[in-house]
Amino acid sequence: MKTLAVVKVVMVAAAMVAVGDAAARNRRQASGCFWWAGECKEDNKEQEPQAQGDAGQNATEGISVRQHQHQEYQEYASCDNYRGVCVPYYLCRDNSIVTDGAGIIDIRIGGQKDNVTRSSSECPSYLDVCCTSPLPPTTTTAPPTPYRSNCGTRNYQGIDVRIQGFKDNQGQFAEFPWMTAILKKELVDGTQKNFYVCGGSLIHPSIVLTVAHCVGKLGASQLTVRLGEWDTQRNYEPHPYQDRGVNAIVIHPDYNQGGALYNDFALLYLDSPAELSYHVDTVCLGIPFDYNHCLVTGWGKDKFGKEGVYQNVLKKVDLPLWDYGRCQDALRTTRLGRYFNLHQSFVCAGGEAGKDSCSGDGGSPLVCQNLETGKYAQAGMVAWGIGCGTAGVPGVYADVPYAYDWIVQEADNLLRNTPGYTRSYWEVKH
Ligand code: 4AZ
Repeated sequence: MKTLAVVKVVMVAAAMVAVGDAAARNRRQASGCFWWAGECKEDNKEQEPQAQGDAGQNATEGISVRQHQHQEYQEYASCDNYRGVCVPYYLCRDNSIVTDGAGIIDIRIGGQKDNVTRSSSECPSYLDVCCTSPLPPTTTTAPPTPYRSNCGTRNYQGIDVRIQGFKDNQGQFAEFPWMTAILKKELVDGTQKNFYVCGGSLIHPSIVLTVAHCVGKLGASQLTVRLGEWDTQRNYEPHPYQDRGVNAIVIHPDYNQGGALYNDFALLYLDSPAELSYHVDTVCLGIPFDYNHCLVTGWGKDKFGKEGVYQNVLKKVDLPLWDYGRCQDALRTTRLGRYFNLHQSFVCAGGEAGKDSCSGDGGSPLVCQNLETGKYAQAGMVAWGIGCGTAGVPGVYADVPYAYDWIVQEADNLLRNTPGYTRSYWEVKH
């Protein structure tokens, strides 16, 4: 992609993006999908009642015991790297298991047992030997293990499918499991449709982080949060997305609605927790990260303005973080003018020609890697910019570490009555 775009459009930058553009997007979204493994010797012979002890005196139990009397065949341990099995020494002749019973009676009565090596075998019983199995080698199949959440885990190769021939920085399916689409429900000709409004990130199974400018004027009941989404226009993904309603929107108390967008932070409390899986999981918060290993993901426009088009497949752009002073200086060279003061709640990233977020990417996560663990932590959220993809002009992001204490405090308030939840969820650097 040349650029990623940002959707702050809907709320804030309405002036920057023509209304017709938004209407065209709505028409496009409305007309389409929305965007987006022996034998069991059953011995049915009746046993003598005396042989059954007490069971024989109890009619009901007796019947039960008799009917289920059978011998299980013996399980043999595997050995020689699954090529052999541990069998009683008399069952192994010339390193092959005796399968036709020949000679076994003789051996039992003290016959030949000479060509059997009862060596210090790797078998659990000293009476057993490792013998080549008559069956093809097998390995034990481990039972499927339940998914364990692991924040900030990027699936570089995607999961279950790898789409080849992608251009323009398209991400693989499930590459960024925390990436969330925030949708607004609207009635179109009597039918409810979902319209994309912003990006977001899953920070807890029940909480999505996004920008206030995107959801500040909407009611919780108007929103749908879509997790595990990838190609917004088609449904061929190997694992389905998960839609959730929103029970509460929490906006940062110092959010500046006046246009400057300070403290552009909002939390969405989901009506039921996400089912965590390889394609739906959280991003890490509160861990250190490297300023030169960052990327932003989103479904926003590829160019600023009317010619720009929204993306079907989630895109990714790698970009560096800028330090505060250098960013303010760069922004002062733009139409913002020489007296522009960059608020401390922002962080800048990008500034390389053609590599940027853009309209439609609002709220989308800027993440940076912890080089020791490889995990990704959230560094920012797409907030605003002066155009898109201009060399020397970075994009401006809501600074997530800046708001960490507020995020944890509010998330804790929302989750307080959740069974199994403790505040240590946020303290543990998981
Ligand atoms: C926007 O209009 C927007 N290049 C978002 C980010 C950037 C520019 C514009 C950064 O929502």
